[in-house]
Amino acid sequence: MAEFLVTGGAGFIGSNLVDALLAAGHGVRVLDNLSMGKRSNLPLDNPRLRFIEGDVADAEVVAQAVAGCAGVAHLAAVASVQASVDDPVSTHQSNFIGTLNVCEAMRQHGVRRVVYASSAAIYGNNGEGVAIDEATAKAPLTPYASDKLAGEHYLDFYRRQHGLEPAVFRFFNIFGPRQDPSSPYSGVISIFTQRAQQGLPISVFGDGEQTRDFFYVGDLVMLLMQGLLSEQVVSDPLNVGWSQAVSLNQLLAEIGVLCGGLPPVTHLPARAGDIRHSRADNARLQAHYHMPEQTPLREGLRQLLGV
Ligand code: NAD
Ligand code: UD2
Repeated sequence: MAEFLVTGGAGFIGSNLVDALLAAGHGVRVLDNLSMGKRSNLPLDNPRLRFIEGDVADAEVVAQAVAGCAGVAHLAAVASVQASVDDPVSTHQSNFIGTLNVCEAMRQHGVRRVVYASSAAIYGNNGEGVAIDEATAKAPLTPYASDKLAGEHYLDFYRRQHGLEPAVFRFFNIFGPRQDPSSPYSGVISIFTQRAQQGLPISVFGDGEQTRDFFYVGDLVMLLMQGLLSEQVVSDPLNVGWSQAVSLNQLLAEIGVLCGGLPPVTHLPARAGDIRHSRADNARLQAHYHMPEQTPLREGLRQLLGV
């Protein structure tokens, strides 16, 4: 039985991937420091799951976790961009040193395949208003984005020098069950759905006509599985989005339908630096991966709301 390591596996995306790997009959090790992740996101009673509480910034812990595994999904990171702005030094440990430790541990132990969670944040505000392709100029505007882009470059170095097989995905806006809504910078869908269910007022920053390319976590997990399991992977980074623009106003209308109405919606000034339109060109992803059938926004929201 192949055993895979999922760093950050107790978090939102990671725990959804863990469920899929276990359901497919694989063994899974999770390395997570529980800074954001939760034990309750994991089926700890499954004998094919091993949970290691530890930090990806600790090279020794990472080396032990990597040894003998068939491949790594490296998802551990401080996912909050704002946290990286507030504390670049400490988030760099998780978001960059963690990636370097994973590369080095894989080299030491002869593990080749790694799936890496990069981000649309590496494009900054470039490509605004058009479908953003992978060749779009990189403009990391925050420590978070700089660390993600540096991680991509290091993975490419380890590929050329040491034969690693990275599958690099640049996620656009991922949503679904277990996304944490607790910070004002959490994903907008997690915030809006939680507030709608609790009847709390919703704040829209700007006129609500800004658009995002929302991607359901269950669909993402199918791609991550292919990245881990397929015979060969393209080493070039690939955007993960549907190339569809959904405005916040459309999103709120959908949530309203599913919740039987909305609490009061207030419009506040747009967030400084907020990108107006963010949409992926996914032609390369389509060319290299078997695309899952798209979970429609309404269905994804239904799963999230449990209705
Ligand atoms: P998340 O916060 O739910 O998951 C990240 C997990 O990593 C958490 O469980 C956290 O406890 C763990 N972690 C953080 N620092 C760690 C460390 N030093 N050592 C060990 N574990 C650590 O966030 P998520 O949305 O599931 O994000 C998963 C990955 O996808 C991250 O790398 C994130 O940057 C990336 N990403 C997410 C999105 C999105 O829309 N959610 C978009 C782009 C990229
Ligand atoms: C996403 C990522 C961010 C970074 C960025 C790169 C998430 C959670 N954030 O930011 O990490 O990669 O892309 O482009 O994935 N909004 C409201 N009300 C709220 C919360 C948000 O109106 O209560 C707005 C917000 O101003 C923005 C939109 O909703 O216009 C989406 O916000 P977001 O934080 O979910 O995601 P985004 O695309 O700004």
